[in-house]
Amino acid sequence: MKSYNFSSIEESIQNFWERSGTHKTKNFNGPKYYLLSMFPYPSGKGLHTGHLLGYYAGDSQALFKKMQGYNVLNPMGFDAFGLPAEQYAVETGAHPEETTQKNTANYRRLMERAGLGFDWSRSFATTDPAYYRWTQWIFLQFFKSWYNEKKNCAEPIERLIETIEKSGNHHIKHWGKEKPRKVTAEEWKALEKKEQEEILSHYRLAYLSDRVVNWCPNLGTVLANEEVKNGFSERGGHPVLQKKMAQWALRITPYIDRLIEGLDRIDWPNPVKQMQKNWFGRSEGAEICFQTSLKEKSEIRVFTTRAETLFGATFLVLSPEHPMVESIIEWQKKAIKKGDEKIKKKHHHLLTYLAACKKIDERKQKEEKKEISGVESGLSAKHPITGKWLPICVADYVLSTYGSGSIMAVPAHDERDERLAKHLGLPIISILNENNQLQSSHFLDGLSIKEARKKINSYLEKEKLGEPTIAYTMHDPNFSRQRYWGEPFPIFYKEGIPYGLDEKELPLTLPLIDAYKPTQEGKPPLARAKNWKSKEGHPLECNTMPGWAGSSWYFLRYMDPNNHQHFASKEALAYWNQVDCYIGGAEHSTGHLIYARFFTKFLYDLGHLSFDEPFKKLINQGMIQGRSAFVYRIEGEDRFVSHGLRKHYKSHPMHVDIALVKNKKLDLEAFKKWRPHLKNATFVLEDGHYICGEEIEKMSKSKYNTVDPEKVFLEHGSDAFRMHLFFLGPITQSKPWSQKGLEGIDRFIKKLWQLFYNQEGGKKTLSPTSSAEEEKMLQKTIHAITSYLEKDTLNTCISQLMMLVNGLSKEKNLGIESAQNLIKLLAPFAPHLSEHLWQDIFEKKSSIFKEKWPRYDASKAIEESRSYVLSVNGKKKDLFSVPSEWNEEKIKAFACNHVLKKVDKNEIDRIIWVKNRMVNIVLKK
Ligand code: ANZ
Repeated sequence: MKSYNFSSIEESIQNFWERSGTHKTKNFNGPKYYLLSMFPYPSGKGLHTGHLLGYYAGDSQALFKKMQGYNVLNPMGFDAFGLPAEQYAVETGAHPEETTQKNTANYRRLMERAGLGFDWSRSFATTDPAYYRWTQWIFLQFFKSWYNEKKNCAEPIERLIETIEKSGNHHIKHWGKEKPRKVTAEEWKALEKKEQEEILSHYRLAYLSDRVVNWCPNLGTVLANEEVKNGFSERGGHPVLQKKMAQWALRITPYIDRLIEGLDRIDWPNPVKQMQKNWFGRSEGAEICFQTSLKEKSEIRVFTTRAETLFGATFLVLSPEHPMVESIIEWQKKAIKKGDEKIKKKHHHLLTYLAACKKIDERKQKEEKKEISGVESGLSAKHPITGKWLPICVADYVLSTYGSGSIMAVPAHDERDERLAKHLGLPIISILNENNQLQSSHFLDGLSIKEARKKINSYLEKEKLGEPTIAYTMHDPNFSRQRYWGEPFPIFYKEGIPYGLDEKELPLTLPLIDAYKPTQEGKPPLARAKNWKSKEGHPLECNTMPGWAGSSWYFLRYMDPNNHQHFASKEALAYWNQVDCYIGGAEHSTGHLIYARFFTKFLYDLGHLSFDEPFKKLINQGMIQGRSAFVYRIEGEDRFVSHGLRKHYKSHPMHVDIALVKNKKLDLEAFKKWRPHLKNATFVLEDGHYICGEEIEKMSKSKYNTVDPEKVFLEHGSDAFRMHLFFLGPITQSKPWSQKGLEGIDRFIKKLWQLFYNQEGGKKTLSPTSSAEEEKMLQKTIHAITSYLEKDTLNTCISQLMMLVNGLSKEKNLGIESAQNLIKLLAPFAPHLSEHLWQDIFEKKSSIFKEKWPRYDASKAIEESRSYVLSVNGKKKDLFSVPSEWNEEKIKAFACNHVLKKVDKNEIDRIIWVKNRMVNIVLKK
C-alpha cells in the first residue's frame, strides 16, 4: 500500500475484529472494569458528532483498560420506547416497532463504521420483550413492597401485613399526603379484602394516585409540561386543561435522604451533585397547627423553616388548590344565606381569583414578573399560643406542591408576605430588635434566633401544637403514560382494585391495535386492543410506563443479557458490580441519574444487589458546537457584501451551509446552486474572494452548521475522526468543531505512516536495537499518556503522540522495540491503524488489544545528564556524567568508586562537591 488508505484498512480491520471476536467480553475473568456509555434513543436523524465524542471517549478508555490487563465490559444498547416513533406511527399507521428497528439498525451500522469496540453480543433494546419482561418484573417488586421507616429500607408488603395483623397501623409511618385509615389489629381482620387493599395502597412503593395532569381533549392524551406552550399543545395547538386522573406513581420520597447521602460516596462532577441536591430541595422545618372555627376539617397545618417567628405571624395563606379552600367556600355560602354582606363580597373575590389561577399561562407570566396577588377569605384561624384570630387568605405564591401547601405569613421578615400584607392592608409586627434578638414574642424575648427556634420547637412538640418536619421539592414521579409505545403494566383490576400479574405470566407483551391513538372516550391506546384482559378475564391496565422505566436499570442487564431466570445472575452481578465509569451528556443530571440511583437502592434493599450506588464515577462530555458561516445581504438587493466590507453597506446576516465554505471563502457557484432563487445575485468581494463571517452556535440543521459523521468517515476515516474529536479540547468542555484541525490530524497520520513505509509503499527496515534517544522519548510519552488517560484528558494524549512522532521522524532507523511501543500507545486512539501496523509490520496474527500496555521504565527516561570534572587533590583527572536528578550523595559515591581502583578508600580525607561542576577528592596527607 503506497499511502495510508484508511477506507480499506478500516474495513478489513473491522472484519478481523468481528471474525476473531476481539471485543467480546467473558464473565468472571480476572480483575474487571465496567465502562458504560449512555445508550441512545435511536431517532430518525441518526448519530450526531456529540454522541460520537462520548462513545469514542468511553471506547478509548475501554481499550486502554483492556491493554492494562482488565477484563473490560463496554456494552451498547438502545433506549427505544418513546414519543417520536409513536408519533410517526400515529401519522403513518406503521407499527412503531418497524421504525424502531430501522433506526436501531442504522445506529448500529454507524457505530460499527465508527470502529467502536462494543460487545454486540450483549446488546438489546428496551423494547425487546425479553428485556421489558424484567422492567415489568421490577415494577411488580415496587408494587409488592413498602418502606419500613424503622429499618430505613424497602421490604416485601407481607412484612407490613404481619405487623398490622399484630398491632394495627397506628404507629406505622406512611409517606403520602393522604393519610391511610387507622385500624387496630382486630379492626384489620374484620375488614373486607377491598378495604384492606385500600389501606395497603398508602404504603406500596408503586401506587395509584389522583394527579392533576395536562389533559388535551383533542389529542386525547396527557402532555408533559414541556409539551404545553401558553396553555396550548405544542403539537397541533389544541387547548390543554388541568384534569385529575388516576396515575401510577413510584414512592421515591422515603429514599431522598439516602439519595443525598450517597452523593458523598461517588466520584461525580460537583455541578451534577449540586443539581441533584437542588432537585430534591430538602428543607428542615416544622409543621404548626392552627385551628379554625369550621366544624369539620378545622385544622390548618403550616410548614415553616422559621418557627421562631410565630409571634410575628399576622395572617395565614393557603394555596388556591388547598383542600381547605373548598370548605371555606361552603362556609361563605352559609354566611351569605344568613345575610352577611361583607362575606358576599369576599366570596365573589375569591371565586374570581380562583378562576384566574386556573389559567396556567397567566399564572406563569405573573410569576415571571414577580407580581403578588391574593384575597382574604373572611375566615380566621386561632394563633396556637396567643389565641388571637388571624385572617386566612388565598394566594398563588404559596405552592400546593410544597410543604403543606399553606403558610403562616410573617410580613415583617418575609418579602412576599410583606407585599401581600400591604396589598390587603394587614398588620405587620416586627419580632426582631436591632441586635437580632427576639421581641414582642412572649417567652422568646431576648433570645437569639437560634436559641428561640430551639425553644419554640420543643415547646410546640411538648404541647402537641406542631412537630418537626422535612419538606422536599421533589415529589413521587408520575409513572403512567397514555401512550402505546411503552411497557404495559403487569396489572389487572378486580372490583376496581389493582393486582399484580403472576410473575410467570411475564412478559405481558404489547397487543396489536388498529390505530396508535386514544379511543373516542379518551382512554389510552391499549384500550383499543381486543381482549385486553388477564387470564381470568379481568381488565388489564391501559396506561404504559414512561420512557425512563427501561433506562433506570439497563446497566444491570448487560452483565447477563440472556438470562431467562433472573434480570441477571447473582454471580454476574457480584462480579461486574458497579459501573466503574459512566460517560454521557449533562442533560441527564436530574432525571435519568436520579431514577437509576433510586432503582439501584431499591433492588439493593430487596437483596438483589450488593451495592447501592450504580455509577462509581461519572463523566459528562461537553457539547460539540457548530461553527456557523454567514453571508451578508445588502438590504433591499440581491447583493452580498464580504465580511470585511460590511461597514460600507447596510446589510443583514444570513446562515450559509458550511459545506460551501472553505477557509472562510465562499464557493460562489455552489452557493447559487444551493439557493437557486439567488442565482443572479452579485457579490462585493475583498481581495477577489467572498469572505464569510463565523459564529459558534449550537449544532443544528436549521443553522446549516452540522457535521455529518458519515461524510467524515468517508473523507478522513474513523481513526482521524476520533483523534480529531479528542484533540478539539478537554472532553468535559464544550468546544466548536474545526474542519481545519481535521486536516492537521490527517498530516499527523501521514507522518506516522512514513515511519513505517517508504515512498513506494515498501516497509522500512527497523533496527533490532533502539537508540537511547528513542527510548528516552518513548518513556516520556508512556509516562505522560498513561497518566493523562487516568485523568481522562484525552486531548493531551493526542498532542503527546504528535510530539513523539515528530521526534521519531528525526531518527534514522527506528528500533523494533520503540516502534512496537509507539503502536501500542497509539492503539486506544487509532485502533484500526494500530491493528493494521501490528499485523502488517510485525506480522502478528492476534490483536494488538491482547498486548500489554507499555510499562514506564524511569531509568530509561532520564531527561538529561550532567558532566562533572573529577579532581584528586585539586588536579583534574577525568570527566564523568550522571543523571541530572542524582543528588550530592549519589554523585560523591559514584566519583569515589571511580577513583577507588587507583586510591585506597582509607586514604580519602574528604570530598568537595560543587553543584553541576566538579567533585574534588582530597587525600589524607
Ligand atoms: C414563616 C417564615 C418567616 C418563613 C420568615 C420564611 C421567612 P424553604 O427554605 O424553601 O423550605 N413556605 C412554606 N411552604 C410554602 C409553600 N407551599 N409555598 C410557598 N412558600 C412556602 O422555605 C420555607 C419557607 O417558605 C417557610 O418558612 C414558609 O415561610 C414558606 F421570616 O414560615 B416561612
